[in-house]
Amino acid sequence: MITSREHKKNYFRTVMLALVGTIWTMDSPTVAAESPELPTEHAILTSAPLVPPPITRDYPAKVIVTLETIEKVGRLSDGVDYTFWTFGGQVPGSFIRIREGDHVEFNLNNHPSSKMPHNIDLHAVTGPGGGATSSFTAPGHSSQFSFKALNPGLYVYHCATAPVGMHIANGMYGLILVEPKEGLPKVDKEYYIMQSEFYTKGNYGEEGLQPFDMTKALSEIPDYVVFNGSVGAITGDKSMRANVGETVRLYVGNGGPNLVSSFHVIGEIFDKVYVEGGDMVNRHVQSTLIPAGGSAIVEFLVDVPGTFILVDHSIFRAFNKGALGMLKTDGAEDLAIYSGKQKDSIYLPEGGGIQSIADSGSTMAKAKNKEERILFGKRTYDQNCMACHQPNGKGIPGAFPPLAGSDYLLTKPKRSIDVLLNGLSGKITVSGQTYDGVMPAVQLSDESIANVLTYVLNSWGNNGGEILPEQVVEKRMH
Ligand code: HEC
Ligand SMILES: [Cu+2]
Repeated sequence: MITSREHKKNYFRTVMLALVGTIWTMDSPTVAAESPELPTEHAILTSAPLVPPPITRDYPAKVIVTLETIEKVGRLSDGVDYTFWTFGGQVPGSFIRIREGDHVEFNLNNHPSSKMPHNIDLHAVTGPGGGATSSFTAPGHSSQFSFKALNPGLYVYHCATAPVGMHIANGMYGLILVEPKEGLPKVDKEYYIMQSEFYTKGNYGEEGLQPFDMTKALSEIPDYVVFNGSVGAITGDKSMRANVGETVRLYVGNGGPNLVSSFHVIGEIFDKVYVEGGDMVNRHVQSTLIPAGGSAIVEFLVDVPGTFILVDHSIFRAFNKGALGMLKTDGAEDLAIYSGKQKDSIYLPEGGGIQSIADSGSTMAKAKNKEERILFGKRTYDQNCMACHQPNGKGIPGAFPPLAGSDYLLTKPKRSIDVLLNGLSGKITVSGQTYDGVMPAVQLSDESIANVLTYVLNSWGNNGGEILPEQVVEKRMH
């Protein structure tokens, strides 16, 4: 607890520091006079997942960056709010794009409503604290400092005001790209993604305004691991988009505060990775490590249409803590690159006891009646659905919706055929609870889909019914 006297002393020190900062700037006109001939421009700042346009000039400029720190309540997940401390009003902070050799005049404004002083340490700065000491700013104040961008690369910036871990844990980080003098190769789409963790008093999904939990932060066990500041920030309607034939470049940062990301895009191979955001390029990479306070630039050509899922491949973080994003691609199928499911037949190992009773055809056994359909359906369920929806069909609160007593399922049983054929993502309400997860499309035959859904409709007290393979075929045709 801070006593009111200590509080006053702290505040006095803060004000003094700010004043000293102001006087120092006034007394030091040399700082501003260092780049008198450079043309001046104002940096374009963007919110994730957007990136400012590439720099087209081939000469250095004086670039003025103005960033505001503001503390505000926002959505961390459905029904879960958090008091974020931000650069520019959102998490991650605004994307800054400059050119190697530019002279940057940095203005940090701390909103009068802030409760805390803030500053900024840009990893792109060569100088003590990366700008932190020169940018320490009390609520309702503004600081200025300048730096020359000596090294090209993709750099993290973050608040470095004590307690540093807490300022970062509350959302104070972003990316600054210093383009090399010769520019970056042209691509069709560029996006900004930043991973980070949140440590809350309540566990994952517990509703309400959740305060920061220092004990969890110290033991490095986050409740949330997310891309772009909240669960589902880049899924469903907010997915990133690209077309077949286009090249995509992702600027990926990791704000931490603690975890290292094993960044992966399901179903894509990175043609190029600018390792750690520098200029060393690795090719044909499946997953790239991004340290806390580090970055990577990844590039790939979109070859086929579909939904590509971005994850931290430390996979419980993706499916249970929120580290999941989507890139949706449109265009023509290329069956030579990816065929989709071509065949589903019975596999009988050599010498197996059941071999003698198998029928000679390679098609799977067809259920002769509803009883058999339910029996076969249970096997399909155990192998394909149980892991998420649970043996008792009750799902897992906040992650996987129930199939037992699900109004979503039972009011329109045929809709679930689409769910299995195409997968499902985005917000849905099942028996009064909201879910915003990803159900992947299952690769099952028409027969198996009919069986498993019939099993589900006739289990755990559900009210019965039957789905026929013909109905699946009909849906598949659409
Ligand atoms: C990887 C985990 C996972 C697997 C495996 C999975 N599901 Fe799902 N399923 C989900 C998630 C997550 C949702 C909710 C999607 C959303 O919120 O957009 C869902 C939604 C559903 C829904 C609609 C919502 C409801 O509760 O009625 C049905 C029906 C369903 N799944 C059936 C199945 C069946 C049948 C299988 C097996 C063939 C299966 N799922 C396999 C994760 C999974
Ligand atoms: Cu701060």
